[in-house]
Amino acid sequence: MKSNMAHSISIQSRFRGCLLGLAVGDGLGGRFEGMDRHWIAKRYRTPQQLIENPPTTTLSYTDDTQMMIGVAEALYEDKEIIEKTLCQKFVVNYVPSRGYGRGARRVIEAMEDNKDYHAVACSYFPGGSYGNGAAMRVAPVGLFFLNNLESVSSQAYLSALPTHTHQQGIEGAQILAVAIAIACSMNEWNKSLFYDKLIPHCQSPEFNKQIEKARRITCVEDLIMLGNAITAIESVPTAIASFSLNPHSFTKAVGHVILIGGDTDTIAAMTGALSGAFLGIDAIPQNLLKSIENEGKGRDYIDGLAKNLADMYQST
Ligand code: RVK
Ligand code: MG
Ligand code: MG
Repeated sequence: MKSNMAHSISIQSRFRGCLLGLAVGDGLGGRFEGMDRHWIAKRYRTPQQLIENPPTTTLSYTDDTQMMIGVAEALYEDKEIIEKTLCQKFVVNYVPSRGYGRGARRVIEAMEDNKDYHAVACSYFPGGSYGNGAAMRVAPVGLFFLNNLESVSSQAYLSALPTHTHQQGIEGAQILAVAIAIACSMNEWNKSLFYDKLIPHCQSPEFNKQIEKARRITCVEDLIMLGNAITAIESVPTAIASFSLNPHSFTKAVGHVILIGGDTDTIAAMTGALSGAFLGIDAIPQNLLKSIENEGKGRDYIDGLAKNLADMYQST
């Protein structure tokens, strides 16, 4: 698709593209989690090489997709974020071997044991978690409330709170959800408009600075300057920047963030969600879509959730 070419992608295609794009990014990025970018670059010179020759035939997803499924299920049940439902979904879906953050594990296990999980969320890390776990799972909120960016932000806040009480952990989720809502509602790419709408939703000077930096980046070589870490502040702006540098290519947007190493599953999941929300399901390479694990709550289940959320969104 050429730059600025108008496109009319259905809401259903965008919702499916967003949630399955997240799963693809997570599954593919998960194979490189924690690796050094120089090591990855020796094996894959371009995003195309990586996407066309993934290192595995099945893309198994990690905690990112598993928790996103919980958010989508909770929204589908209540049409808004209700903490009790959300926590139930996190607990029912919880498989620790999917690679959860150590704070997140403690909090979910407290939920499971009917303990005071709020106390754990506030105290396991002093000041709460500033990890990217609330952002990695927030995509359904950005989709479902896309007509009202204030609601996106307030619902994203509620979706973060059970596990993330640090301002940056919460704000990362709010900014990513708003970015997804904007991407999902754009018919043609307009970088100025995207950032003009997004930046007012930054609350802290730290996030404001990083999102302004994301706006100014003009080449993929500079993505690493925004970070590739497990913290919200060093990952959410990177995903947004890669999407806005490569708005017309899922392969390039997602591939480039994997090539910079670090928290590859999560940064690729967030980028895949943004790219899928803008470009729709048909932009995701077929070989990757087909490779997503499909047992239980796998590809078809996620696709069904996306379709149900789209139907519910359109009927309300
Ligand atoms: C493993 C110090 C803090 C902190 C604070 C650091 C999965 C810790 C997913 C912690 C994502 C990590 C990621 C993650 C999502 C956070 N002081 N260090 N106040 N707050 N950290 O445990 O759901 O990969 O090193 O709350 O946000 O793929 O272990 O979990 O990459 O960030 O984990 O924070 O993690 P957690 P999360
Ligand atoms: Mg993960
Ligand atoms: Mg991760």
